[in-house]
Amino acid sequence: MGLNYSERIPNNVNLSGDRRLMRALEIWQPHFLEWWKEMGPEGFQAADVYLRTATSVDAKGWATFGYLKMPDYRWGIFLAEANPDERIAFGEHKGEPLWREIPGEYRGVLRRLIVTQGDTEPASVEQQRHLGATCPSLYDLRNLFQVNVEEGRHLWAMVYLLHAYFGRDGREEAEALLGRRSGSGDNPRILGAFNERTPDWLSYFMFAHFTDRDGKYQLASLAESGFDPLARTCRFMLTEEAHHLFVGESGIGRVIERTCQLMNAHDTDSVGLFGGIDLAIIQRYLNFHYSISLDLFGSELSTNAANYFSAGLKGRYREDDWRDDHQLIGATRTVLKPEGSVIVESTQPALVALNETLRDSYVADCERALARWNKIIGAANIDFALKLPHRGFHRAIGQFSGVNVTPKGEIVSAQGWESRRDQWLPTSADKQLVADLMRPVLKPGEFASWIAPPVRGINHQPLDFEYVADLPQV
Ligand code: BYC
Ligand code: FE
Ligand code: FE
Repeated sequence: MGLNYSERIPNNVNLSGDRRLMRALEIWQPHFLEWWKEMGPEGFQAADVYLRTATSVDAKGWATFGYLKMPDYRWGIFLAEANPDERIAFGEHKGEPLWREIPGEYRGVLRRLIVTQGDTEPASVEQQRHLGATCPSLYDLRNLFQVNVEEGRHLWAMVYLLHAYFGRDGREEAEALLGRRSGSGDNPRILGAFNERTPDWLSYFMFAHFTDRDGKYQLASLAESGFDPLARTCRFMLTEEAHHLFVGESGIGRVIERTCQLMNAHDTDSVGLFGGIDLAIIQRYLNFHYSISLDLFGSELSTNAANYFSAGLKGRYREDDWRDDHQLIGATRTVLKPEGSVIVESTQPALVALNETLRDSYVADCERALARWNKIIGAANIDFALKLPHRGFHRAIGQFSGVNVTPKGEIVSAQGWESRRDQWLPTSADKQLVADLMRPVLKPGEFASWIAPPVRGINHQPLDFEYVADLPQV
């Protein structure tokens, strides 16, 4: 299905058929643009960026590529096609028709889910706004900006739902989404990871890998929702998300590849002197970003999660693939929990443990990507393997928060943990070393010393293509 770009707000939801809604969104639109100019990519608003724009909502062939200045990006409202036969797939309403309107009893919780999802999108743009100044190549710069404009569109996706279905309080929430600021003391973003700094490109690739991947799993479970407009908007967001995950995984893969080349060339583990990032530092960054992203799944035991599922608002990852009643009546599962100085398995109702079930899907996905990175190290004949730390390590949400768990999964004293913090999490020296490597590389086809070039360019373009043109004079 083609998308309508003749309107001020591109859409495939027949916006022009709803004057009230259109007017409300036209009031929000300039506020969004003000936010984008204030908090979007710093220094590059006037550059020409080789961006893709959605032109249909089919999974295949939905994109066109061309040069755009980011403020001219056509942020729009695109929902995946409706499936007329589809019914609610899980929970108490299983088998009933999908909701086209919000069931009154679920209004509050649904708004909260949509606001929480929506809040992460502008947060990530804010976290990444300084990165243009230190990009390792034009290719990477373009990918960063592609991700940024799409996160902006994801905000539009949630704001559409708020405006279209929640009346006045929806409009207020939409304004508030532009008011919070990542890392702010008095008006921060909602979830923990979205208030952390993303000071360098190693952090950025880790974020795109581990934190955007939480996005993939959360969106996939909202894409199961009985509230059809939410499900369909999340389905289309997932097609954009795939590129964000590619940027993260391949970015880290290229850093690893470069590190291995330098280790072999100079016969050393310490490649900092040669312009690379040690595997040990990469491991510590990984430990940090993985653990704060695990927190994004919420507590292991959550009545919120049980209620979302029973109400038919938020499903499991690929709900159809689960061979059970899709209601979890009487079902149980084991959940790890700290008990004194050990971690034990406890049996819990599956319904209240749904955050952990989604986390399981995420962890398995992270393991697969990790194996691909370790293959790069193996191919360089280097005897080292990156590892995912234990799920209890460095957690701030859930049963492990405040418990001193090592990456191997042992519970130790606070003192014992603190004394080894520098082995496990990025140290100030690590951050300084990485910061010192962050110098902009803006010549087409050139790459910074600490990262290997990608295998291929974007949209069949060569690696020395001018992915970003008309750069600011520095
Ligand atoms: N930080 O009952 P619990 C993305 C709060 S990423 C701070 O376990 P629940 C993206 C929680 O709100 C995907 N607070 O929580 C990625 C609750 O607060 P109250 C974003 C947290 O509801 C990269 C309390 O702790 N989408 O799209 O079961 C770039 C008790 O927790 C955190 C969604 O998250 C935290 N990490 O689960 C761009 C989907 N975790 O009630 C974009 C929508 C929990 O005490 N959200 N709390 O005030 C949800 O489904 C759920 O809200 C959560 C939490 C899974 C996040
Ligand atoms: Fe997003
Ligand atoms: Fe994303």
